[in-house]
Amino acid sequence: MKVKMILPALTEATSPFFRPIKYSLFPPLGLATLAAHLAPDDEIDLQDEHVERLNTDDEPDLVIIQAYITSAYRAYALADHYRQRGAYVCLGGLHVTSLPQEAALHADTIFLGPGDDTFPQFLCDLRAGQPRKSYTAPAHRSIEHIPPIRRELIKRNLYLVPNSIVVSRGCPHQCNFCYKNAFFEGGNSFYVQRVDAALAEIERLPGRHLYFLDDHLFGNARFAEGLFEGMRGMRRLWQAAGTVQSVLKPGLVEKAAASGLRSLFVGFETLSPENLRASLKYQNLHKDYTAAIRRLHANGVMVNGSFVFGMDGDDATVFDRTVEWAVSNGIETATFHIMTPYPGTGLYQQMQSENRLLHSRWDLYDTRHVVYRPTKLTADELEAGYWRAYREFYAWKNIFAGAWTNPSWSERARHVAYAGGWKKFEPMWDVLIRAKRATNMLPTLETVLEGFGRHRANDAPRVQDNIPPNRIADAI
Ligand code: B12
Repeated sequence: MKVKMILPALTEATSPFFRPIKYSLFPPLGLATLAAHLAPDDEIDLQDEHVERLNTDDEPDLVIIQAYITSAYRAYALADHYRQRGAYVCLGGLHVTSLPQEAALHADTIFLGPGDDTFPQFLCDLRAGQPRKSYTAPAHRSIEHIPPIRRELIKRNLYLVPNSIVVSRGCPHQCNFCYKNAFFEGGNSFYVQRVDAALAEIERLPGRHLYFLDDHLFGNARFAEGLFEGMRGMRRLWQAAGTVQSVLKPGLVEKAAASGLRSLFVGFETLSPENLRASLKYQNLHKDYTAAIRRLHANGVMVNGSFVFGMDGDDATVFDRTVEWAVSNGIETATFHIMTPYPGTGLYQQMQSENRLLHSRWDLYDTRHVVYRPTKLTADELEAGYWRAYREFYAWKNIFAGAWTNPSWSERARHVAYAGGWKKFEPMWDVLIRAKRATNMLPTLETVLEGFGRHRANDAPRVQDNIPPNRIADAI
């Protein structure tokens, strides 16, 4: 069978203002995971529109398209195109699960939820000549026995971070703005791979650097501990995402750092307890954010803080307050978002019932545009404040102010190199990306990450002593 797999790009990717660095970070892991269920003699062409021009003149038998909210319209246009050419077209992914009726108009078969169980079932049915119109992930899902990801289909040189990996699905928490509840509805919503299988997947990745894209790598402490134990001695340098709560848990971060964790994406989201309560992010409530950051730094782990603007408790002061807080706590990198109600989430239902949604132009649901009516801000104030927060956080004066929260000169230099490196040298990364040499940047990244861990590890006892033990205890 000739199979075409496509990760369509959002509209922005074809615009002259397109920022290649953002979309050339990670390869299409979901599609490469699904490809493992195809037969060895199937001819597979996997294309990621973020990094290459699609060849749409081909004539595949089967087309597999993944749709995110921002790329949904593009996904539908591609699906229509291939159906006209006589191919059998499948649509799946987060947006298809949120709005199956919308997606069904453009596909022969749609998939709701993770495809790890349903895609192999569909392939059997297709080969037997009886494919169904729709497949929904079963209530009891598992990734314990998935075959190895077909990584040879990924064009590694086109990505800044080719070694992305996912060893779990979902998350144990229930925040009302997250896509997770809709996607995992009607079954287990957090499950992990076997530790030995995850370690084997890591072994298959060349080089040293890894990026875990799991929603919450620390969500199952037993699994995480087993994984970190197994990774000790592999000489890996890795980045991941985790919660404030898991950082404050004694022992876990230490094990992660000893196995090579060098930077963690932490969802602080908001400094307001009222906002946390409203968004059901109870796991952050009454947690000492500062203690979490110091604990990460003490273990040689840089912090990428994630913040959401526009929650109902936010007024016009939220932007400057958040940036000031992030800088004064020495956070190395920050990701800001405008609150975005994804269809299928509790937040979306709330906005709909309060008649606050401005439109359904999905390509603008990209966390950079305001798509609902905020309460204590105008939409313009919210968008302007969001962009200002980015400008301010990455202004040289603030990069230096953040760096100076570190005790030693070498750490300050490293903070400046990492934070400045991301934003200030973007044009240089863009040249590398356009020359299709994105991976050439990896050795530089590895050097910075390695140095950060080595230095902080030596300092760890001294810095850790500075954290009042009661504050850690309070926070747990
Ligand atoms: C890596 C990543 C990116 C990367 C690239 C994406 C890529 N290469 O795949 C980058 C940095 C470019 C990115 C950008 C953005 N992202 Co992003 N990203 C992720 C992240 C962290 C991991 C994706 C991943 O690899 N998952 C692991 C694989 C195994 O899962 P999967 O891709 O979902 O695939 C499975 C299923 O979906 C299903 N499936 C998928 N497609 C199909 C098709 C068929 C036919 C079948 C059968 C099954 C199937 O089966 C797969 C196996 O189980 C997710 C969070 C997450 N944990 O998923 C957010 C996430 C997907 N991103 C999100 C968003 C909002 C964005 C941005 C709009 C953010 C922004 N402000 O810029 C942009 C725009 C993206 C776009 N192009 O439209 C949201 C999407 C919400 C939604 N409802 O669509 C997520 C869920 C984050 C979140 N918590 O809100 N992102």
